[in-house]
Amino acid sequence: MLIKRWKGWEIPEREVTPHSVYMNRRGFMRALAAGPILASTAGLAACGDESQAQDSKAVEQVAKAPVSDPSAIYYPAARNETYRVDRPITAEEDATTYNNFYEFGSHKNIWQAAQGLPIRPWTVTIDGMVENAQTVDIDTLLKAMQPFEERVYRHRCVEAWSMTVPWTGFPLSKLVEFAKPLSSAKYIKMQTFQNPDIAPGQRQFWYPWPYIEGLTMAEATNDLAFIATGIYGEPMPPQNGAPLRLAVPWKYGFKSVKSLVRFTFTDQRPVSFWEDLQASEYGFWANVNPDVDHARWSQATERVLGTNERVPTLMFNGYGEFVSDLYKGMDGEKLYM
Ligand SMILES: Nc1nc2c(c(=O)[nH]1)N[C@H]1C(S)=C(S)[C@@H](COP(=O)(O)O)O[C@H]1N2
Ligand SMILES: [Mo]
Repeated sequence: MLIKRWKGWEIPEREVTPHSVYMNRRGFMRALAAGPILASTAGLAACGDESQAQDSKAVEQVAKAPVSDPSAIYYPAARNETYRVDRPITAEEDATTYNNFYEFGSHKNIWQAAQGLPIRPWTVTIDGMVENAQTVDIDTLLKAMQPFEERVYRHRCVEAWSMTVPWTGFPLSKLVEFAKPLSSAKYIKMQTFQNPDIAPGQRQFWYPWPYIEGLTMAEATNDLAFIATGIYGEPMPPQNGAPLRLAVPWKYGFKSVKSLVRFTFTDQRPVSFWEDLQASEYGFWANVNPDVDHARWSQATERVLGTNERVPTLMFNGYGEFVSDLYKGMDGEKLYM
């Protein structure tokens, strides 16, 4: 029965799938996240077919799964209309089933594998050049970051596909304020969780785990730099980087590091995961620029996720008015890789 329903919502005509169907799918994914014991019955309950389920106990547990995320109370958040987009929002089922998350595999179809990421308990360490280094529980941190807001941002992967999604969360500057950095801090280094037992990709020793990214303090405190805790008006699913990930839409997607556990304030420029792997192709700045090709492909256009339409790529991914000043007088830097 489970298998049959699974196939039902994985039909190729994704664009025409009614909202209710994929909302049920999200319920199903949450049920999976609730625990392996429930997995066998979760499909039934999450598909709204509770009358058929004989095991009422399991149904009850599944029904409770969404509220067991204590941050669910913060959704949906009011949209911040400062950042407007000229594109339709990508279908939720596309943005949540086509992902880059190398911790779970070096291909796009990792969303099921990522359901194994336990997002509670979760702690975030703030350290380095700050007044008080501390490790905070995620829910304490999220409470301190209220109110959340929603922002619709474009996302341009360096591989030349793109999407447009409504993130929920808070500006990174709010976290910087919370951290109280010393004036000597020049960069923030951001780090993804490290646990090869749940993230099989991390057993691939040729990658420089954990996934690291960095921003200058000026970039991090620019209002556009956002910490996303949710997407499509709900808490973030694991595959998109729960419980919190960066969203810096003027930079190539790889800068938007997922599932963060640590923010280190430093005066040393961080060497990111991709830069460490292949510095000739992926640099620190990684600002979107259609005129500077990748070593192996053109960056002039991009494929829109869902419709597969080819559209021109924009300078700073269309966010130049907000961020181009950050790079004045930095012409010696490789700003576009
Ligand atoms: N920890 C971690 N963060 C990551 C990645 C990753 O592999 N691991 N991939 C990056 C890349 S290349 C992109 S395009 C975006 C994809 O985000 P999405 O899956 O939410 O679309 O996440 C970025 N953040
Ligand atoms: Mo990417």
